[in-house]
Amino acid sequence: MIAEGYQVWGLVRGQANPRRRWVSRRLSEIRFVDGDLMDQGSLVSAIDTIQPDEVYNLGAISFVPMSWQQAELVTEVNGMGVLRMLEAIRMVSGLSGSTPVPSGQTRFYQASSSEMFGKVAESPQSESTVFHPRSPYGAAKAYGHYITRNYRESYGLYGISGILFNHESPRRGTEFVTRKISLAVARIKLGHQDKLYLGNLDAVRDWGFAGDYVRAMHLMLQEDEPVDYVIGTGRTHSIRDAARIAFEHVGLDWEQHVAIDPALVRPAEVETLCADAGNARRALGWAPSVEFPDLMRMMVDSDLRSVSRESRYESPELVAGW
Ligand code: F7E
Repeated sequence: MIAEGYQVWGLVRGQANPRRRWVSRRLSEIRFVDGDLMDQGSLVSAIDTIQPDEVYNLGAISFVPMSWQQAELVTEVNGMGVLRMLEAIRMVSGLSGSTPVPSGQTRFYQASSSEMFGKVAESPQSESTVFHPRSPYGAAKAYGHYITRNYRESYGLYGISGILFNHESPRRGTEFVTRKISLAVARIKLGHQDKLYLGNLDAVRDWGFAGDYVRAMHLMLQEDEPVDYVIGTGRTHSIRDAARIAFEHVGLDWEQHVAIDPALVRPAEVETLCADAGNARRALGWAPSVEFPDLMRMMVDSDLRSVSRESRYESPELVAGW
């Protein structure tokens, strides 16, 4: 976005949020505004201050298991937070539903999730597949999805949802399974760890590279008409495949190092997800550029470099407790 000439603002929650410094060190051009998805007034103030052309709501508690532990909080942030953001844009833009929509209004992107498909009704999943969320996280995301559509239909607000399947990169949090594997592989290879504990090895996901998915989000908001799109690769792999690919990359046998921890199995699992992103391919010209095995190898290489630089780089279990 910065490369395309955008002035980018980040909404920062909380006092002395450490992520602010982390982002500033890497992208000094980004400016910050204080605000919280739990606080309507702060969002109105942020939108009023910036008067943005485009708002990307990627704010959420994104780790699915946490949504069983703190269901109400996750619903507030991931569900009601979307409503508050839409209300802020509606109020500042003066959209009432009964007066004409002003030109040059703020466009809104909502990060919907393939977790909404949950116990899938059909495969692959497209924009018309019915939702059956399997976690409080998925249920809250479904609310965010429908309320975005409702503000579009009620007020003429330019609001869309991208239904994104799992997207990964070396920056992925260490609690998510791909990065948990890549970091463990690096630590095992370099002699800092011996075992990697995982949950359900049979779960199947459609994983893509996060950089490709950010490109898709931007493309969606440039369309003349607001339309929701599914974004994914249409290729699937199991957790077992991910572990095998990562360990093989450093010349190790995954079966010697992976063990099952039943505590990591979810109360209700999303067994398999596979995207039909045909609409995005046709309308936006979007296509993924990284195959999953290469993505896993990219993540392992990155973690080998991090662990070599900082030999005490902690294991995911120590960092997150998962
Ligand atoms: O789990 C299985 C686990 O935590 C993937 C978020 O970005 O994508 C992400 O949600 C699968 C699940 O991602 C472990 O049971 C096995 O079936 O990497 P994950 P997720 O839950 O699919 C969607 C699209 C989002 O919207 C979310 O915000 O892997 N699995 N063993 C494990 N998962 C974890 N985390 N840790 C394990 O040890």
